[in-house]
Amino acid sequence: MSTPEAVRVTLVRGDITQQSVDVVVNAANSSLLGGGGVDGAIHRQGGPEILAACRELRASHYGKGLPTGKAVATTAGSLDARWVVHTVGPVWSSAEDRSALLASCYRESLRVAAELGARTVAFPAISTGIYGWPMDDGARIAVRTVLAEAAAPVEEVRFVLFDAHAFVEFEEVLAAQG
Ligand code: AR6
Repeated sequence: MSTPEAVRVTLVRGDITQQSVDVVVNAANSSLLGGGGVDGAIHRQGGPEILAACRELRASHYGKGLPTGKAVATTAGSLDARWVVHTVGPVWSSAEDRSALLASCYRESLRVAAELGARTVAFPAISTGIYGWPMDDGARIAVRTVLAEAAAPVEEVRFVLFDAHAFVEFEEVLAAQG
């Protein structure tokens, strides 16, 4: 499948909580109740409304938590965004290929974003921090999946990379595949 021309894939180096977009994707965990990395930054910057919405999800549809590879939306609280889409990446394993679950995070997040009517979506490099996924492979799965799956009404998918290493890996993959 090829990307419709209208969807731009862009790379920026920075903090995902500082982006002005419709959707900020959170690299969450199944509990939906916060953590470190991107998750910690989103709850810190977005304020208590996001956690309250996550608690409601746990009390209703997601009593057992959000399964790995799935995505769900909440308010974005005080972030400069309309929604946070929380997704749960797989923990890296050298013994087991969990790539399909990582691809599912990008696909499901884009599906939820499109259902909401989002035009701009910011993704972090899911699973490449605390969950230990190698950056080169994480970048390959991220870019490939987004190029295949992003569609209207989404117009821009922005990867927000925290450090120079991540940025270079994404740049190389995008140049090769984009
Ligand atoms: N903006 C953009 N990227 C960031 C930011 C930020 N503010 N902070 C970190 N990164 P991680 P995971 C990068 O650990 O691996 C949490 O505790 C980081 O350098 O946030 O999916 C959750 O609750 C890395 O490249 O997510 C889960 O328990 C990438 O974002 C667990 O961590 C993802 O790192 C999820 O681990």
